[in-house]
Amino acid sequence: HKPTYTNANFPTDVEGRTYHLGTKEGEVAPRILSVGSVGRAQLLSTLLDPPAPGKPLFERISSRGFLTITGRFEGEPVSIVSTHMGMPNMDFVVRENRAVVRGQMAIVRLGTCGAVQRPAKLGDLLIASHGSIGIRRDSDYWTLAFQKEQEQAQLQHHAAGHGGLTAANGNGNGFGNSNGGGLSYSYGSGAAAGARPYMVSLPVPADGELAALLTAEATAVVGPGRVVQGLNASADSFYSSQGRTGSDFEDCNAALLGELAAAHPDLVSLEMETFQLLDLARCSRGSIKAAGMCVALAERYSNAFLEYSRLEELEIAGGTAALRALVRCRLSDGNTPAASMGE
Ligand code: R1P
Ligand code: URA
Repeated sequence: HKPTYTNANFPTDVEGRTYHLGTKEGEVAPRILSVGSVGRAQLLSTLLDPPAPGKPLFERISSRGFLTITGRFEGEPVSIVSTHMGMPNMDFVVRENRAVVRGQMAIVRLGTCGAVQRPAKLGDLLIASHGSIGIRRDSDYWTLAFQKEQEQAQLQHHAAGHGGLTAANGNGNGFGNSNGGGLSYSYGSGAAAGARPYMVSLPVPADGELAALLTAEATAVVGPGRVVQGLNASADSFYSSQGRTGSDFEDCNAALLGELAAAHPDLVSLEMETFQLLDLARCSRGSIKAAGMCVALAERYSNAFLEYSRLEELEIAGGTAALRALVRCRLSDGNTPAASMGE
């Protein structure tokens, strides 16, 4: 049975459930922990206060696979929401939860990420206290470069046929790989001059209070040597726009990671959602406080990847810190929807 949705601008069903997350008012707490996977949401729900006998935690999985678990932590209502991956999914989570919660909200993301540079290292908790920058692949770069390639091929064809014309400028390849080797990330003079393969935004800030609470709680849980504060970068791909190289696609990204690190000495974490969370929180003009923390799963500078057996323990550590920070965060009109907040 498929529900009927009304309002093309912001669809909800007859019960007031949102289109993708499938929750309605009274089912979501103003303090939300957003995590990447359903498994992490279920794991961290074991940290919630034990529900009263006969009153299990509220749990709902939507048709799109978003899981919402609502209960209490240290007596305070909280929801844990699986957000899946990427900025569009974080957009659903922030907007659709905002629509079903009254009053000011606090949202913390606990994710996994790549550690970009020292002092961030494998297994650390990296806190985006300095905010986040967005990295997007700009398809125009390739559109212009492929156009240039075609133009030059035509010129060469004419030159061969009529003897009079020569390729106008340079190396005969729109990507500017004049050294004959792989494509370079930066080049000045090709057809696509002016376009860059990756667009990097200005930083968007995190909520200062929430980031400080996360830092204090994370330090209390894992110790100061394993918590690093800095800037986050969120990319629109796990691969190209995070500087992962390969031979199947022309990504022109071999120098991307190095350039990011050089331009942002405080850049510590690279993942796929924090930027969207902070950007929307900023645009809520105070109705949402937000911050992000990630477990460093990959060390991009050494190529080391965390052993999976260590991940669960780190998710629990990060989740404990995130829940403690969430319930300690001051929310202006402290109102809590009554209905099914795990009681
Ligand atoms: C990619 O593997 C996913 O892992 C990271 C990235 O942001 C992306 O979502 O975070 P999560 O572990 O929270 O999903
Ligand atoms: N998630 C990401 O998005 N990137 C990494 O390197 C690791 C986890």
